[in-house]
Amino acid sequence: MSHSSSEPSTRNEHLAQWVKEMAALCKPDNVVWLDGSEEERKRLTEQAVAEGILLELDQKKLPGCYYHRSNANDVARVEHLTFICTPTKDEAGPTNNWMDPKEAYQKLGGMFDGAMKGRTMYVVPYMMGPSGSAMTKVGIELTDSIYVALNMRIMTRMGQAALDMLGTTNDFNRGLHSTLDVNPDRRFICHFPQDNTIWSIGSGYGGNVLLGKKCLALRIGSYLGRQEGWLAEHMLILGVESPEGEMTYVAAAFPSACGKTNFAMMIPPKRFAGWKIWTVGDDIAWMRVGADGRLWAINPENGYFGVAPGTSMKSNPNAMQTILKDTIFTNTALTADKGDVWWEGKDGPVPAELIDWKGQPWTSKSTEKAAHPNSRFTAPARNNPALSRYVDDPNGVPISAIIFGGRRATTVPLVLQSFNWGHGIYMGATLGSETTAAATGKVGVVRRDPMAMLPFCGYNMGDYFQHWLRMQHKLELPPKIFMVNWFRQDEAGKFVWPGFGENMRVLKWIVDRARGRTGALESVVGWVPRSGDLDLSGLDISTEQVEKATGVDYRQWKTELESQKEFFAQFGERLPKSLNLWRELLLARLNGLGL
Ligand code: TSX
Ligand code: MN
Repeated sequence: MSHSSSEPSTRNEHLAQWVKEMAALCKPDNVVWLDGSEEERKRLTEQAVAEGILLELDQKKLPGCYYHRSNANDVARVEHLTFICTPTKDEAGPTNNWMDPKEAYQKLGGMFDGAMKGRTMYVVPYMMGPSGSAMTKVGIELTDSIYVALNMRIMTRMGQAALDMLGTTNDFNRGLHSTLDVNPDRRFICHFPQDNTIWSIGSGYGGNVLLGKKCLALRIGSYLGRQEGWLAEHMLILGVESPEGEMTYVAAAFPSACGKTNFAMMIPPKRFAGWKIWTVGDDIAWMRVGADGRLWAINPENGYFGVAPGTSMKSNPNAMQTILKDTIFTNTALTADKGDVWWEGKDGPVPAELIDWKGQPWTSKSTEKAAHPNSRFTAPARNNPALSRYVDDPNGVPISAIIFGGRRATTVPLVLQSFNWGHGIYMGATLGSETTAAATGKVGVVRRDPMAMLPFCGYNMGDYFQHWLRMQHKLELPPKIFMVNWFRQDEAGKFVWPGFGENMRVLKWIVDRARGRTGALESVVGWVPRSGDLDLSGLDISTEQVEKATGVDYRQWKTELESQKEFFAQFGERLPKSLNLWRELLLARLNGLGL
């Protein structure tokens, strides 16, 4: 094995030994340790461009921006090929795929054997979390993909600083990734929570291969969080600043296609002049109980891996600003001059001619989409004009409210506050989105996605609910818990709430409730704003429409509560009893109304 640019830049024997073993297995032509320097970024980028992995975009218009196309069979996370490899199937639970760890190591080990022949193995040291934070975890990803190395550089705090933080300890996540031949039949994403290890093979795409994100920060993180008494959650974190300078932090979980990144970067409407939303994170929150008895959150990431289609000056001006430099675009469309990118829902007229995400010529008459619906931007957090000044604070930010949001055409009102912590956990556990026709052909079927963690919980979800419930006893000042729904529709299928920046009106009520200074009405299923509690001034919306957005329809809720039973049943004895008792209590209260 020849070493090219660098010998192990570590005196950590655990790390040196593991890299040696993995290199002996994968047999790369050389092993390159990355330090995270600017010189290194230039060198890797030039090499990626020379090899056709990246295409340089117009550097005057989009400095530091590049374009990448993944294999057409490799454009999204693969849940059916994602496994939790715990000693017993019961530990993984009914909502995860499980593989015996021994079998998984053997099966994937066979595929990794010689997988990097003729290739380079990059050693990518990274931190999830700010340097020097007690919450931060160190990971090392070994990968044969230069695209992965460059994306990890944006998404995490990568390089020498991570090795410095690791020191000589053995406390690091061991991530191994090979693109292999991008064959879906030889594609597996395996997590070994007990070994703090992730093996990913056969994919070159996003969530499957940027191992710090979904694999470490959520699946392994949730497992460690339960062991160590903290929470790893699929949540954005934002700060709401009032004109008086009062700052309130909120964490929010939404299933996919609810506009989580848009909410994390929201700009308040004119009526809220002087109010400001600061982004701490757009996807993941790690939360622990502070010495003051409050819940404190950090964003373990350092960038945004956002869905491009639908991102525009209307839906997210801060994101549009963020992706103007030092950004990698994956599977969007390319303009005809190959200097810029395009996607469905971008501002301005649809270009007459483009090159689509597969590299084929596209015209505005084409029936196919130009950008893949799951096409992405990878952009540094530092580009965000609304970036919170506390993103690098080792203590994180104190959370006053937790929001669970779904995409529901009916039933769930614009906003609902839980009666207490346990009821809030029940709200999170029953979170769901209604399927759209495009996804399944069936409209109006609720797909449950508890805490938006269904694909990301690294252990039995029954135990996960229990862990959430237990957190209450460590929290002297627990955040208040809310449910929101921006997506309610009228009989004609029209959205009744304007959403986007106008969600500030809901957020203000949430902040005031969390601080105990505004009123609410007790409905059977939770606290709701009284008419007049939501500040709707300057909003062109009829009283009738507001009622449609905020109303609680008890008949719909009866159906809802009955439908939750089946979902809960799959967890058997592992489901905390109190969750099903909440369901029964609310149903009994509804039945008591004599409807
Ligand atoms: O992101 C969204 N948010 C949150 C923003 C902070 N979206 C986009 C979701 C797809 C990822 C929304 N879409 C939101 C929303 O609050 N609401 C809606 C539904 C909606 C769409 C269009 C209009 C109103 C509501 N009206 C007009 O376009 C005129
Ligand atoms: Mn996510």
